[in-house]
Amino acid sequence: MALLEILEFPNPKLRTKAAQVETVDERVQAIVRDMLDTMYDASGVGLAATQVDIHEQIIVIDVSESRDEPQVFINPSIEIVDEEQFEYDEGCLSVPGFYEAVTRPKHVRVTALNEQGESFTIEPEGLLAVCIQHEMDHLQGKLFVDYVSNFKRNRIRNKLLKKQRTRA
Ligand code: QAP
Ligand code: CO
Repeated sequence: MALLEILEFPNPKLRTKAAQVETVDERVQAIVRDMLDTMYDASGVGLAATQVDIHEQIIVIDVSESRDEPQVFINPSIEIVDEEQFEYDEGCLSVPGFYEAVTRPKHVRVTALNEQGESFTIEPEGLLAVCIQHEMDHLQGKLFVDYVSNFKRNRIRNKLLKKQRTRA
């Protein structure tokens, strides 16, 4: 088992746009395994490769209570199914200790490759829909704090910078 280091806001590497995965081979499967280990170790519900400084379109998610239902999304694409919105208090392993309400489309349709390179489509609602949208934002260099006010984002940034200084 290999744990990867999780980048923290405001690290500029979190702004990198991820490239498409060309082939789902053993190299990509090893990244998926390490990302799942890292997500479970950190008690996260989702992790995007961007957060572990790997700039490829790979996401792992587990929204189950029992922590034994991993879902893998490689090269995901998303469509909004209807205009209904949903508000959720989001957090992020890259923004530890902070939660803010974010509003996003409630119903989405997601097509991706699984860890075997097979295409699948799901229509999640609720927490899974929130989580996929949050993780897909990471692959574009976007963070949930980008949806909150400048005042709140700067306060989070300054508190995390202070914490990062005392740790380094
Ligand atoms: C994204 O976030 C997400 O602050 C995944 O101290 C979050 O796994 C999607 C975590 C909310 C939907 C709803 C955050 C762990 C985990 C923290 C996470 C922390 C420890 C966040
Ligand atoms: Co996140």
